Amino acid sequence: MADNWAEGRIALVTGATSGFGEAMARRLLAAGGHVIATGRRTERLENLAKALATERLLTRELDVTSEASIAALLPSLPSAFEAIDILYNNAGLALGLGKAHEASLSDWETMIATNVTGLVRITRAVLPGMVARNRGDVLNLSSVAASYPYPGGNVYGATKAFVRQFSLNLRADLIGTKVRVTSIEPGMAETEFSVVRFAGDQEKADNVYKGVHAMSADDVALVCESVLKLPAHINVNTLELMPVQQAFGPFAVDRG
Ligand code: NDP
Ligand code: 8X3
Repeated sequence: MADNWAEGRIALVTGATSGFGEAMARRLLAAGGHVIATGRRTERLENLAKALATERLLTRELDVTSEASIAALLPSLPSAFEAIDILYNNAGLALGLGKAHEASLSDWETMIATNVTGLVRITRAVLPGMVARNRGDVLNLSSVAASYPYPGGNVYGATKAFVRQFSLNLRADLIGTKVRVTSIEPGMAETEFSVVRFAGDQEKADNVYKGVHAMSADDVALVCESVLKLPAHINVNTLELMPVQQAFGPFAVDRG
């Protein structure tokens, strides 16, 4: 029998044109939910809409680095999609893996604008409705990079640490409401993430996952689905996940 756990729920998914966002949108729709799928690449959104062919999917162009783009989103929603009760705050990126003293400042600024400012603005726009309706789930895509530093992770890891702490602080503010917040913290998952990080260099991106059974986008969506399906009185604050073939290294020591 079909598990229609998302029936009657309306989800806003940022970054639904690939990877985790697209996989989550597909899962939500398969479970009977309404989904507003967003991203900058409108052709991808159109293809998704054509492939899934359901009135429960609405697509909207959205650039989370643009205040105007975010401001235009909610007023543009038809009534059947207005009462958002799942916010899948996923749009994000890593750019480069250079050392801090060599990395591109412009890449740093783009990561902050997308992963931090964009996520904060979307949250601020959607949260009042959730609180007014006294229902909702906010899933913020952080990363293992929030907790574990690695060479070249500099600003990317710092943006994800922001997402984690912002999520926990939202919990502090939302006490007394039924709105839940979770910081999702995946490790290695094979999506377009590394292609973006390495500026389109597919070979470099492929090498990241070589010989590793990395998580897929749908693996991460499966875990997120399990969080959303929990009884309403349980809040998962942070959820860290990795492929079995990924773990931790030793501290670096300079023996001079
Ligand atoms: P993808 O590159 O496959 O997807 C990223 C998504 O973010 C795309 O849909 C892209 O859409 C969207 N996006 C990027 N910039 C913007 C923007 N300015 N405005 C709107 N949308 C934007 O990567 P993943 O699916 O892997 O990544 C999703 C999230 O998960 C990110 O926040 C990432 O940091 C995080 N993450 C990824 C991990 C991994 O190993 N893959 C592990 C841990 C966390 P478009 O370009 O069309 O706008
Ligand atoms: C993506 C995972 O380890 O490349 O957030 O930073 S990692």
